[in-house]
Amino acid sequence: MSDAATLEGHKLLASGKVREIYEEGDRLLMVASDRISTYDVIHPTPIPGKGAVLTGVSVFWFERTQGICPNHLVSFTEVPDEVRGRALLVERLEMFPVECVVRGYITGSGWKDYQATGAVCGIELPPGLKESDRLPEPIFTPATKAEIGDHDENVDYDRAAEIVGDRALLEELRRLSIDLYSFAADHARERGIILADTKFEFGRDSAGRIVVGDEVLTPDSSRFWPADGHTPGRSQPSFDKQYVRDWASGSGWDKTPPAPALPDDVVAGTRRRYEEAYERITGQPLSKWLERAGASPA
Ligand code: Q0Q
Repeated sequence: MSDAATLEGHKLLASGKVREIYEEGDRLLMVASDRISTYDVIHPTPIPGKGAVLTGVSVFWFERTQGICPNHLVSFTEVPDEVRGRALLVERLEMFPVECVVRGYITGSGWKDYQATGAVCGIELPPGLKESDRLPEPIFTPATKAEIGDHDENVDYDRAAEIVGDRALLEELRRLSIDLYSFAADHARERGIILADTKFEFGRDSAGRIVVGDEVLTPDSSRFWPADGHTPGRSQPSFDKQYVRDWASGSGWDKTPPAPALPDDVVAGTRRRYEEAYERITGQPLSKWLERAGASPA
């Protein structure tokens, strides 16, 4: 099968920029493609192995955070051969309609909100912060789930409580999000990586438990920066996408659709960056993940 958003014999439930989710009996099959997007636009050229890196990173974190929060992972081997290594069989959850974002550093939309109001999602921050500064403590900054192609909208705590319909539930999502982020940020820091921020999605399983779903703590759902280059006062290079962003900026592309095809050397460099990201985060070569998943070596 090509990397198109169709999996023979499976009913598509939802399609994102770089992922698809299919019905699989009373479970779901979450498939990460090799597609890459920059500035929210998908390039026509895939990055071989990217889907496997993102899937392997999610499994790495799912396996180490069960004690903090149960997750929806059922299997990474009970998946069709053609997507092995980049597909997860997951429990079907009743997803909560809020993006649970945790920020340990001020950047992206948080930086924009801080510049405009001195706060992010209604959380007042100290004056005088520079872009990419570490925050005094991680903050929970919920957002609405945007339609495909739109940006999530940051909302304050009261609005998020209204959206999920239960303040005590939101408090539990906040606690779980910050505990998951803090665990991962500590692990990353020991490996010379800053986990600047990340986004979780939670739902309820058939037993009524709160379960973390979607992908977790991947380079697509988080900002990872090399710690040794951290320089507050400007945006930081993305661990995985900077190579493409730098080429795209130099190519004359105006960052609107359609995105340009990527030259072979940019594909090769980006593929290496994703493999490096996998190895820095997990401490294992990507080949170990592919072997575990029963996938053919990249
Ligand atoms: C579910 N999504 C996200 C998505 C497009 C992922 C539905 N365990 C679950 C999950 C998960 N994960 C979902 N629904 C019920 N149970 C997650 C937004 C969208 C591609 C991949 N959509």
